[in-house]
Amino acid sequence: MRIDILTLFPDMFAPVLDTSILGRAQASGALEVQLFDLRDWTHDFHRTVDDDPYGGGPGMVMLVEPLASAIEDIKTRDPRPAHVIFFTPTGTPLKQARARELSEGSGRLLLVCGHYEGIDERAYAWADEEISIGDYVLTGGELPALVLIDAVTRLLPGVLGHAQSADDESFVEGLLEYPQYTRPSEFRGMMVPEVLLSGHHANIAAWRREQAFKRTFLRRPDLLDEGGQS
Ligand code: 4GS
Repeated sequence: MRIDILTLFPDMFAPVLDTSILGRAQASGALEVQLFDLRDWTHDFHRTVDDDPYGGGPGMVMLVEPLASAIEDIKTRDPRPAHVIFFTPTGTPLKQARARELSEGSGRLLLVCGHYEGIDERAYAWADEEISIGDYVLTGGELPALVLIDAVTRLLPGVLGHAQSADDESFVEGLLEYPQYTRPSEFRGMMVPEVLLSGHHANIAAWRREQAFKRTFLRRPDLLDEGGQS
Protein backbone atom coordinates (compact mmCIF):
# COMPACT_ATOMS: atom_id res chain seq x y z
CA MET A 1 0.00 0.00 0.00
CA ARG A 2 1.17 3.53 -0.79
CA ILE A 3 0.29 6.25 1.73
CA ASP A 4 0.95 9.90 0.92
CA ILE A 5 0.84 12.41 3.80
CA LEU A 6 0.27 16.14 3.37
CA THR A 7 1.35 18.03 6.49
CA LEU A 8 2.99 21.17 7.84
CA PHE A 9 5.15 19.01 10.13
CA PRO A 10 6.72 16.17 8.12
CA ASP A 11 9.32 15.65 10.87
CA MET A 12 6.65 14.26 13.19
CA PHE A 13 6.34 11.02 11.23
CA ALA A 14 9.74 9.30 10.92
CA PRO A 15 10.17 8.39 14.61
CA VAL A 16 6.91 6.43 14.56
CA LEU A 17 6.97 5.10 10.99
CA ASP A 18 10.58 3.89 11.21
CA THR A 19 10.11 1.91 14.44
CA SER A 20 9.04 -1.68 15.08
CA ILE A 21 6.32 -3.20 12.90
CA LEU A 22 5.73 -0.06 10.79
CA GLY A 23 9.47 0.15 10.09
CA ARG A 24 9.54 -3.49 9.04
CA ALA A 25 6.43 -3.03 6.86
CA GLN A 26 8.27 -0.31 4.96
CA ALA A 27 11.47 -2.34 4.69
CA SER A 28 9.51 -5.29 3.23
CA GLY A 29 7.67 -3.07 0.72
CA ALA A 30 4.22 -3.80 2.18
CA LEU A 31 3.98 -0.09 3.10
CA GLU A 32 5.37 2.87 1.16
CA VAL A 33 5.04 6.32 2.73
CA GLN A 34 5.67 9.64 0.97
CA LEU A 35 5.70 12.88 2.99
CA PHE A 36 4.71 16.22 1.48
CA ASP A 37 5.24 19.62 3.12
CA LEU A 38 2.23 21.85 2.49
CA ARG A 39 4.50 24.93 2.41
CA ASP A 40 5.91 23.66 -0.89
CA TRP A 41 2.59 24.74 -2.48
CA THR A 42 2.74 28.34 -1.24
CA HIS A 43 3.95 31.15 -3.49
CA ASP A 44 4.64 34.09 -1.16
CA PHE A 45 7.91 34.97 0.59
CA HIS A 46 6.65 33.89 4.04
CA ARG A 47 5.19 30.62 2.68
CA THR A 48 1.86 31.46 4.31
CA VAL A 49 -0.52 28.57 4.99
CA ASP A 50 -3.12 30.19 7.26
CA ASP A 51 -5.04 33.42 7.89
CA ASP A 52 -7.55 34.99 10.29
CA PRO A 53 -11.07 33.55 10.33
CA TYR A 54 -13.80 35.47 8.50
CA GLY A 55 -16.32 36.58 11.13
CA GLY A 56 -13.63 36.85 13.79
CA GLY A 57 -12.73 34.54 16.64
CA PRO A 58 -9.58 32.96 18.02
CA GLY A 59 -6.89 31.07 16.14
CA MET A 60 -5.97 30.77 12.51
CA VAL A 61 -7.63 28.94 9.63
CA MET A 62 -5.73 27.01 6.99
CA LEU A 63 -5.96 28.47 3.49
CA VAL A 64 -7.84 26.48 0.87
CA GLU A 65 -5.54 27.37 -2.04
CA PRO A 66 -2.32 25.58 -0.93
CA LEU A 67 -4.35 22.54 0.18
CA ALA A 68 -6.23 22.26 -3.13
CA SER A 69 -3.07 22.77 -5.22
CA ALA A 70 -1.09 20.27 -3.16
CA ILE A 71 -3.75 17.55 -3.28
CA GLU A 72 -4.23 17.95 -7.04
CA ASP A 73 -0.47 17.83 -7.60
CA ILE A 74 0.21 14.86 -5.29
CA LYS A 75 -2.56 12.87 -6.99
CA THR A 76 -0.60 12.99 -10.27
CA ARG A 77 2.56 11.51 -8.68
CA ASP A 78 1.30 7.93 -9.05
CA PRO A 79 -1.00 6.32 -11.64
CA ARG A 80 -3.19 4.73 -8.92
CA PRO A 81 -6.14 6.89 -7.82
CA ALA A 82 -5.63 8.28 -4.31
CA HIS A 83 -8.39 8.00 -1.70
CA VAL A 84 -8.18 11.37 0.09
CA ILE A 85 -8.80 11.36 3.86
CA PHE A 86 -9.03 14.49 6.04
CA PHE A 87 -8.79 14.21 9.83
CA THR A 88 -11.24 16.23 11.89
CA PRO A 89 -13.25 15.74 15.09
CA THR A 90 -16.38 16.25 12.94
CA GLY A 91 -15.52 13.22 10.79
CA THR A 92 -16.82 9.65 10.99
CA PRO A 93 -15.39 7.89 14.08
CA LEU A 94 -12.68 5.41 13.04
CA LYS A 95 -13.59 1.76 13.68
CA GLN A 96 -11.76 -1.50 13.11
CA ALA A 97 -14.09 -2.40 10.22
CA ARG A 98 -13.10 0.76 8.31
CA ALA A 99 -9.40 0.11 8.96
CA ARG A 100 -9.92 -3.38 7.51
CA GLU A 101 -11.68 -2.00 4.41
CA LEU A 102 -8.94 0.57 3.79
CA SER A 103 -6.28 -2.16 4.09
CA GLU A 104 -8.11 -4.14 1.38
CA GLY A 105 -8.95 -1.14 -0.80
CA SER A 106 -7.46 0.70 -3.77
CA GLY A 107 -3.90 0.56 -2.45
CA ARG A 108 -3.27 4.30 -2.29
CA LEU A 109 -4.28 6.78 0.42
CA LEU A 110 -3.60 10.51 0.67
CA LEU A 111 -3.87 11.66 4.29
CA VAL A 112 -4.39 15.39 4.83
CA CYS A 113 -3.35 16.72 8.24
CA GLY A 114 -4.82 20.03 9.32
CA HIS A 115 -3.27 22.15 12.03
CA TYR A 116 -4.26 25.28 13.96
CA GLU A 117 -7.89 26.09 14.69
CA GLY A 118 -9.20 24.47 11.56
CA ILE A 119 -9.34 24.31 7.79
CA ASP A 120 -11.28 26.55 5.40
CA GLU A 121 -14.52 24.57 4.90
CA ARG A 122 -14.12 24.76 1.10
CA ALA A 123 -11.04 22.53 1.28
CA TYR A 124 -13.26 19.58 2.27
CA ALA A 125 -14.44 19.55 -1.37
CA TRP A 126 -11.11 17.73 -2.00
CA ALA A 127 -11.85 15.05 0.64
CA ASP A 128 -13.23 11.62 -0.26
CA GLU A 129 -13.68 10.86 3.45
CA GLU A 130 -13.47 12.67 6.79
CA ILE A 131 -12.33 10.63 9.78
CA SER A 132 -12.20 11.35 13.53
CA ILE A 133 -10.07 9.22 15.83
CA GLY A 134 -12.08 10.20 18.90
CA ASP A 135 -14.04 12.85 20.77
CA TYR A 136 -11.19 15.08 21.92
CA VAL A 137 -9.33 18.01 20.38
CA LEU A 138 -5.72 17.62 19.21
CA THR A 139 -3.28 20.26 17.95
CA GLY A 140 -3.16 18.72 14.49
CA GLY A 141 -4.11 15.84 12.22
CA GLU A 142 -0.63 14.28 12.32
CA LEU A 143 -1.31 11.94 15.26
CA PRO A 144 -4.66 10.85 13.76
CA ALA A 145 -2.82 10.07 10.50
CA LEU A 146 -0.30 7.95 12.40
CA VAL A 147 -3.11 6.15 14.22
CA LEU A 148 -4.80 5.33 10.92
CA ILE A 149 -1.53 4.18 9.31
CA ASP A 150 -0.82 1.92 12.29
CA ALA A 151 -4.31 0.40 12.32
CA VAL A 152 -4.27 -0.20 8.53
CA THR A 153 -0.68 -1.39 8.16
CA ARG A 154 -0.95 -4.23 10.68
CA LEU A 155 -3.80 -5.63 8.54
CA LEU A 156 -1.77 -5.67 5.29
CA PRO A 157 -0.75 -9.14 4.08
CA GLY A 158 2.55 -10.34 5.54
CA VAL A 159 2.98 -7.52 8.07
CA LEU A 160 2.19 -9.45 11.26
CA GLY A 161 4.21 -12.56 11.99
CA HIS A 162 1.40 -14.83 13.06
CA ALA A 163 -1.36 -15.25 10.49
CA GLN A 164 -3.78 -15.42 13.42
CA SER A 165 -2.72 -12.36 15.38
CA ALA A 166 -4.49 -9.87 13.11
CA ASP A 167 -7.98 -11.19 13.66
CA ASP A 168 -8.02 -12.66 17.13
CA GLU A 169 -8.13 -9.46 19.14
CA SER A 170 -10.49 -6.80 20.37
CA PHE A 171 -13.29 -5.51 18.13
CA VAL A 172 -12.90 -8.02 15.35
CA GLU A 173 -15.81 -10.10 16.59
CA GLY A 174 -17.50 -7.06 18.10
CA LEU A 175 -16.23 -7.93 21.57
CA LEU A 176 -13.38 -6.68 23.74
CA GLU A 177 -10.38 -8.94 24.03
CA TYR A 178 -10.17 -11.57 26.77
CA PRO A 179 -7.54 -11.10 29.52
CA GLN A 180 -4.07 -12.48 28.83
CA TYR A 181 -1.32 -13.77 31.13
CA THR A 182 2.28 -14.92 30.88
CA ARG A 183 4.86 -16.19 33.39
CA PRO A 184 5.03 -16.30 36.37
CA SER A 185 1.85 -18.21 37.32
CA GLU A 186 1.81 -16.34 40.65
CA PHE A 187 2.93 -12.73 41.20
CA ARG A 188 2.63 -11.21 44.71
CA GLY A 189 -0.26 -13.51 45.49
CA MET A 190 -2.07 -12.83 42.20
CA MET A 191 -2.76 -16.08 40.37
CA VAL A 192 -3.16 -16.84 36.68
CA PRO A 193 -6.64 -18.40 36.20
CA GLU A 194 -6.36 -22.16 36.66
CA VAL A 195 -8.01 -23.05 33.35
CA LEU A 196 -5.18 -21.40 31.38
CA LEU A 197 -2.66 -23.75 33.02
CA SER A 198 -4.83 -26.82 32.37
CA GLY A 199 -3.85 -27.45 28.77
CA HIS A 200 -7.52 -28.18 28.02
CA HIS A 201 -7.98 -26.26 24.77
CA ALA A 202 -11.78 -26.45 24.60
CA ASN A 203 -12.14 -25.21 28.18
CA ILE A 204 -9.66 -22.42 27.51
CA ALA A 205 -11.54 -21.29 24.40
CA ALA A 206 -14.85 -21.33 26.30
CA TRP A 207 -13.35 -19.36 29.21
CA ARG A 208 -11.95 -16.74 26.82
CA ARG A 209 -15.27 -16.32 25.03
CA GLU A 210 -17.05 -15.87 28.36
CA GLN A 211 -14.47 -13.37 29.62
CA ALA A 212 -14.66 -11.39 26.36
CA PHE A 213 -18.44 -11.24 26.62
CA LYS A 214 -18.51 -10.28 30.33
CA ARG A 215 -15.92 -7.56 29.82
CA THR A 216 -17.75 -6.12 26.86
CA PHE A 217 -21.03 -6.15 28.81
CA LEU A 218 -19.45 -4.36 31.79
CA ARG A 219 -17.10 -1.92 30.02
CA ARG A 220 -18.49 -1.31 26.54
CA PRO A 221 -22.18 -2.31 26.36
CA ASP A 222 -22.43 0.00 23.33
CA LEU A 223 -20.44 -2.60 21.36
CA LEU A 224 -23.07 -5.28 22.05
CA ASP A 225 -25.75 -3.00 20.58
CA GLU A 226 -23.74 -2.59 17.36
CA GLY A 227 -24.55 -6.16 16.34
CA GLY A 228 -20.95 -7.13 15.65
CA GLN A 229 -20.56 -4.64 12.80
CA SER A 230 -17.43 -3.07 14.38
C1 4GS B 1 -8.88 15.19 15.31
C2 4GS B 1 -9.52 14.13 15.97
C3 4GS B 1 -8.50 16.50 15.88
C4 4GS B 1 -8.84 19.65 15.51
C5 4GS B 1 -6.67 19.28 14.36
C6 4GS B 1 -8.41 21.06 15.79
C7 4GS B 1 -6.32 20.72 14.68
C8 4GS B 1 -7.63 18.76 15.38
N1 4GS B 1 -8.69 14.80 14.06
N2 4GS B 1 -9.67 13.14 15.09
N3 4GS B 1 -7.52 21.53 14.74
N4 4GS B 1 -9.92 14.09 17.24
N5 4GS B 1 -8.04 17.42 14.98
O1 4GS B 1 -8.62 16.72 17.07
O2 4GS B 1 -9.18 13.57 13.93
